[in-house]
Amino acid sequence: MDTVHNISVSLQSGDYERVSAFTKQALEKNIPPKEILDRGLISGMNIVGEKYKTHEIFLPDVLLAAKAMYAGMDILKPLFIEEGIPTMSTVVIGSVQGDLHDIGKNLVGIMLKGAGFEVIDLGNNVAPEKFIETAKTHHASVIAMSALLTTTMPVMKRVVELLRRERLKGKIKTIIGGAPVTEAFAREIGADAYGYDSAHAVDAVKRLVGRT
Ligand code: B1M
Repeated sequence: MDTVHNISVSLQSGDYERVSAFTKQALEKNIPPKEILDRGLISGMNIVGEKYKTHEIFLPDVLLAAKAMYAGMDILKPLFIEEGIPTMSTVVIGSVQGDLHDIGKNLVGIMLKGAGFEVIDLGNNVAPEKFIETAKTHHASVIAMSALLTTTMPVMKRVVELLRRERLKGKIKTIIGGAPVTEAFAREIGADAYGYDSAHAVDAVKRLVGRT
């Protein structure tokens, strides 16, 4: 097995020490960091995402894989910055204003990071203006919003309206999700995508930024 393939396999089993060791080994072999990222880390995380989607593996496995992903990313990140390689699109994520539920949102954030996105996590109880200001400041491509309460879902609509008012709709895409949120609601408020769970959210964000 080649070193990059070993990275993917070790990531899938959540073995962060081996991911770290194989990533260093790949760099010593002069394998380009971008290839290590794409064919090793991201490819491994994609398989994890698929298995999670089909219930072949469960949340703790995904969290372990995410930890392994960070182990490899930590080694590669300085090299990307040095080379000025634009590694990933930026996603601003948060639970909407009035909503303190953040477990699902955190999971989506972890999976997005694992898939190679730059994620700015605003936490919970995030005001509509804060989503938009942060996305503008960081040139984010996507705003990702989570709501677990039926009473906080209207905040998502407010964010879409504000984007429209600022003529940013289409430039900054939106994805929404959370237990009470539906695809129909996403369509109704004009959000660009809906994620049923964290794995579907990653697929949808990839589609939004044309990375499929
Ligand atoms: Co609350 N709570 N809670 N709660 N809580 C629910 C959501 C509720 C359904 C329980 C119930 O009544 N059966 C109910 C909401 C009813 C409704 O509006 N429909 C409820 C309520 C009423 C409340 C309070 C109002 C209770 C009170 O004080 N009277 C209060 C509100 C606080 C507030 O937010 N202002 C409250 C408080 C809390 C705690 C603080 C105690 C705690 C949250 C702790 C935390 O998050 N740090 C809590 C919890 C834990 C829950 C339940 C039990 C579990 C939620 C959870 O974390 N699930 C929940 C009941 C339930 O869902 N069974 C409940 C696990 C998580 C992985 O799933 O978040 O659904 P989930 O995320 C999923 C998908 O939804 C999706 O991906 C994840 C899976 O991969 N997803 C996205 C989520 N965000 C996404 C974003 C995306 C895409 C996909 O794109 C951007």
